[in-house]
Amino acid sequence: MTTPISQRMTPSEALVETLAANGVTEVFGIVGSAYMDALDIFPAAGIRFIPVAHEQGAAHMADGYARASGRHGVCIAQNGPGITNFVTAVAAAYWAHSPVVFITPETGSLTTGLGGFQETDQLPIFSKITKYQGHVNNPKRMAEIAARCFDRAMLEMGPTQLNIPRDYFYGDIQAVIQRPMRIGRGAGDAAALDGAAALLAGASFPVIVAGGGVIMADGVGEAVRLAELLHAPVCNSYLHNDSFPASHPLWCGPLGYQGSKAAMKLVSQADVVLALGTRLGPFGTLPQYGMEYWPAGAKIIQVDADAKVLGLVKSVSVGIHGDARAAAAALIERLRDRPLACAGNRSERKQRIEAEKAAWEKELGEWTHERDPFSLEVAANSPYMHPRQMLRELEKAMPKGAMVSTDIGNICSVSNSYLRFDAPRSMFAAMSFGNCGYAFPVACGAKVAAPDRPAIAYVGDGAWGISLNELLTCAREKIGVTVIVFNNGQWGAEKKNHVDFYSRRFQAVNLESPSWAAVAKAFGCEGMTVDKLSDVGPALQAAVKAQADGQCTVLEMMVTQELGDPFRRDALSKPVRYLAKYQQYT
Ligand SMILES: Cc1ncc(C[n+]2csc(CCOP(=O)(O)OP(=O)(O)O)c2C)c(N)n1
Ligand SMILES: [Mg+2]
Repeated sequence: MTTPISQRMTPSEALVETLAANGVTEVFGIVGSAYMDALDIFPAAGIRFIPVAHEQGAAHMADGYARASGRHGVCIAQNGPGITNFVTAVAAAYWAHSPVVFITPETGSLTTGLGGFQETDQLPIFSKITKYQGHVNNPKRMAEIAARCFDRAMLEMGPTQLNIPRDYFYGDIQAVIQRPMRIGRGAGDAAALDGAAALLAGASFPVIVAGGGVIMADGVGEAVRLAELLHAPVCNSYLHNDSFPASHPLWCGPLGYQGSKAAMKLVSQADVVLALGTRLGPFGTLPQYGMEYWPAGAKIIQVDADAKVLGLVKSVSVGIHGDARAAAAALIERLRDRPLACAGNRSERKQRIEAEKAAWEKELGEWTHERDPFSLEVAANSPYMHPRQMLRELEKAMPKGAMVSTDIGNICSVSNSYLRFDAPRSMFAAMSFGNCGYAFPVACGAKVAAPDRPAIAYVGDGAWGISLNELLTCAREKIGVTVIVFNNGQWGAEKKNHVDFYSRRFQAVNLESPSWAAVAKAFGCEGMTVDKLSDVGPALQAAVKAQADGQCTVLEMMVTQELGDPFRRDALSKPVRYLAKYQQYT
């Protein structure tokens, strides 16, 4: 390899050359004078600038792009308001462990602090939702600091900020364009791996929880081999349904909110749990379906690339700071020729796995609608589809290789039971940050990264209002995604709290919307209203087919107002009022 050489260039050239050196071919954003000097030469560097409708959309698209491709997602915007518009999406990318590099031109260095136009202090705003903040404090350092942002985003798997005073794009500098630095993580400490292998060898009912780290490490193959060696059931961690192939006999489905009862019942029997590439987030192991399933007495082995999450939420017997793929391979190596306690009861465990999976499949098949009094009431005279039946139809019609992003809402949450994937990098849920408005722009970014795969966004009608402006982007840029809008005429997930805790004092939860199919057409996209179960599958298939022509389609699913189990029963309590004027509000 040749040593990079120092060359005369402008800081704009140094920035754009650093993007190119990192393999960047797409950047999302809204045009702005602050970085126009760099934008001008994007085409010559082979970079497509994708103009969006709102900067939040740009950063979500960068997130979806990164999650689908495993490469950096990049976005840029105008200093001040363009940058503050990034905030929500950067926070979401932070909790999704997404290597987004967001470039934030800021007010010029010679006027900082004078309160001129579009000025705000752009580093503190992002200080808690970034893995690294690079500030170009001198134009001569543009290439160095830009390269560091790209390196750190991969090293720490999360968003990094490249902050550039807008006058620092100009100048005459000597710069070296660094080669990207990718640091391997390795399997982890040998003694910890020995300890983990000993625990697994002695386990009579080992269970694997496969998390997002398995996907990010490209370690699904190793996870499969390790599971097969132990004949251990594998649960997906919450909202990572693509961390283990659903067609595999050892797959049991997702743990957590609206997940798989089979997974929860099997993990509850574990004497040793191998948490592979998961931080065991607190929301992902809360009781579900009235079941406390987390095995309190089990020994936990946790593997994670971020040492700080080891033992953070659940105490662990062995913590391994390593790459999920490499650690799984190292465990296979240690266990391969060793007597395994679980070999003795293998056929009995096999039967248990099959029985739990069959029971859950049967229950899910018969769970055609919600059965609580509110749901029965609102669905009784409704001409519309039951959400669960509609979700089942979508599941049946789901094209091969599909990528599905899901939003935050009641129906999106219920969809968790019906989303099964055979390939990693297929499910992009609004993870722990939980912002409504996530799914659609993320699907757009994923589609740009993987144009040959079907991209489908699941969005509630409330969340749709937050994000639908990116239909403009899809129409202009020919981004062929399919949006499934669940039209139940309400902010359902929050309404569920009114039902359960606030004696049905509905406030600000009912929605009146125009026809979302007509709105889509007005934006230059395709739109269709679906109110019959038999139309769901064909409509999805036709919309996915049209993706090849860069056609974005909105399928508006007309569903009843019934509501599944709530998100946060754990975090709410019945209202208490002491003042006389509020007495009836209990
Ligand atoms: C940006 C943002 N605002 C508000 C919320 C609170 N919130 C959580 S779920 C929800 C309702 C979602 O309604 P909708 O998208 O229609 O889906 P549904 O629950 O009806 O299926 C709201 C408002 C949030 N999570 N994110
Ligand atoms: Mg809704």
